[in-house]
Amino acid sequence: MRVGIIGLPNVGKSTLFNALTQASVPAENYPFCTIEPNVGRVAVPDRRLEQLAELISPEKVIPSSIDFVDIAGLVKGASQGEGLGNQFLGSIRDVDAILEVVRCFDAPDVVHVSGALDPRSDIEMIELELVLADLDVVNRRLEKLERQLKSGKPDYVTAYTYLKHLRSCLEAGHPVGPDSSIPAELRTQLADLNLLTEKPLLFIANVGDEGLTGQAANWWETVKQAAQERGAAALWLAAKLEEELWELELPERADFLAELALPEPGLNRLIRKSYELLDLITFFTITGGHEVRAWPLKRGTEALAAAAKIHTDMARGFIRAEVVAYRDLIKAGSVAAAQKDGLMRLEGREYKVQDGDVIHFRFNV
Ligand SMILES: Nc1nc2c(ncn2[C@@H]2O[C@H](COP(=O)(O)OP(=O)(O)O)[C@@H](O)[C@H]2O)c(=O)[nH]1
Ligand SMILES: [Mg+2]
Repeated sequence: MRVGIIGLPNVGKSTLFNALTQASVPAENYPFCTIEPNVGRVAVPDRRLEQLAELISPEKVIPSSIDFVDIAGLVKGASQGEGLGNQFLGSIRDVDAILEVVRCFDAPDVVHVSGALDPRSDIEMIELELVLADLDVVNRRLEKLERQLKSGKPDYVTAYTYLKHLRSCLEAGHPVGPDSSIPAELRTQLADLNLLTEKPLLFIANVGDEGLTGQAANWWETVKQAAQERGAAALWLAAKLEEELWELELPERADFLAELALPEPGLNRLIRKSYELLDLITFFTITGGHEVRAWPLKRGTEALAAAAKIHTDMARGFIRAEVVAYRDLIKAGSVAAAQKDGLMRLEGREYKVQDGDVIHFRFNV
């Protein structure tokens, strides 16, 4: 699962990306790696995993993770090929959700692309580029469908009508949005459209070192308002401070947070929010006494598909899933105790995995 960081130039995208990559380095078992220079795999902070690790004392603790991509090149006219143009748009087509960084910090030495700081107008500028890029995709598909319709195949009529509707929305400047996602019966036909304005979206108001004070507080209200209108999520953080925070050793980090009167790093909120945005839940596995691991899973996934994520053999030879809710396991104190107390359930391949399930897959190949 990939989350793309976009925004106008000089809004703090790379600063945020650097902070995210730093945040992931510490614990030796964390599967952090920089996959490509602009892609970082970041561990998802999860109190439940820590508690399970305290209970089991395994050699290895492996958290769930998300990939973040620093996508450069969005400027006015990107949909018309300005800046990195198509390359930029191609990179966002590949991601599953979008974080849009909006500049809400005042810094005379950091040039603002359009001269003055104005979050509302920045948001509108980006939205327009994304809408135009989608309009282009929809128009090209409509042309193709028109040719196919002439061949007399009735299969294409529904897709054609649906896309014409999308086109009129986009032409009026409206993003497709999360509500008008592609109808189930058209999914395979239109799967490759990958519309940018249909992807889940989270606005990040990047405020200065002073946090939500003065003008930044007003800008944050503007961003929140824009997010609400768009059906998107929003959060604020200070990217530059976060970058400095994660450069510190653990004890100093705690002092720094206390000084800022923050209960936890802003990045933790951001990572969790991104996880929600991707509609992911977490299940856990305990392998003997030596490994406790958190796995990301699309909400609503069945046990068989969850097993396949771990190993194809587990799915091929699936017998059943032994499931205990994480809370029950912690309460019982051990796997054996949970079994004795009847807290362990046997579930079949169609069982819909729940957030916080601790699962042992029985399989035979
Ligand atoms: N004062 C201040 N400067 C920031 C903040 N965030 C980023 N910057 C600076 O703005 C400049 C551009 O940031 P960068 O992350 O490279 O922006 P990008 O073009 O969106 O990737 C850099 O010099 C950063 O140090 C902030 O919160 N406060
Ligand atoms: Mg950058």
